[in-house]
Amino acid sequence: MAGRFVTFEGGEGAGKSTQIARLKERLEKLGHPVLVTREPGGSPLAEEIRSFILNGHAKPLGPFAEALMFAAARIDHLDKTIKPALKNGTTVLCDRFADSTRAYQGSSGSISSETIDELERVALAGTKPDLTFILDLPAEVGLSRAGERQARKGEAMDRFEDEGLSFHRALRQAYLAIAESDPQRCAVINADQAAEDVEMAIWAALQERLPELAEPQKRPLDVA
Ligand code: T5A
Repeated sequence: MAGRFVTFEGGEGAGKSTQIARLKERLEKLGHPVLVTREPGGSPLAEEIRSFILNGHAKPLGPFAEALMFAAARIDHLDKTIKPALKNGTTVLCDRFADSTRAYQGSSGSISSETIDELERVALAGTKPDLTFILDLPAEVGLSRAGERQARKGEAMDRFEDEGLSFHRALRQAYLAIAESDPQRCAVINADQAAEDVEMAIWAALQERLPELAEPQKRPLDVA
């Protein structure tokens, strides 16, 4: 059976990486093979594009060109990493995917939703997530978490963290609009609570939406 494709979305510091690690551990305990990957990146070529964009080199080209670069990275990520894993029955947990382009580049206001639809159609070529967790929290809370983590690790702000508060507030609304337009695929999770509570909310949504993943993996002999 093909693997399930689960994506995590949200603004800066929403806790995606934290929750992906927790969900991976739960799924593996049940015997499910899991691949964790991320965007931008997730394949050698896409990681190169990631560095170029997040260092701010593509910013002068404008949001549309940035969206094209994210899409180019996504095409390689899908071909080299995601599709092969899904084909061999692995569950793929992906930190950001196409909704990030719709939310981040779309929030600039200079790319129409029709253009983003078309870009998504071409880049995804039919591979859509089975389930998307949208980790929702006030922009101020997420930015402060991301800032604390950077201070701890001595990292600099990247291209998008450096945008103003109004951009990050618009981003939150963009994600909620995505969830509203595609409620079958998207589960909005309150991320403004303790990591343990976010983890429980994610698990409850997974049990409801993809119940086969919340059960122990069936071995071929169990199926017969
Ligand atoms: N982008 C990406 C686009 O513009 N368009 C696109 O198409 C794509 C794919 C990627 C950037 O690229 C943009 C979006 C991004 O700006 P990134 O480095 O991958 O950059 O950044 P993020 O995906 O934003 O990752 P972050 O690491 O900033 O956030 P996470 O993964 O959501 O958060 P996490 O888990 O690292 O947690 C952040 C901090 O908060 C703590 C953690 O311990 C950590 O210190 N934390 C909590 N604290 C309190 N309560 C909780 N519940 C907590 N959960 C985590």
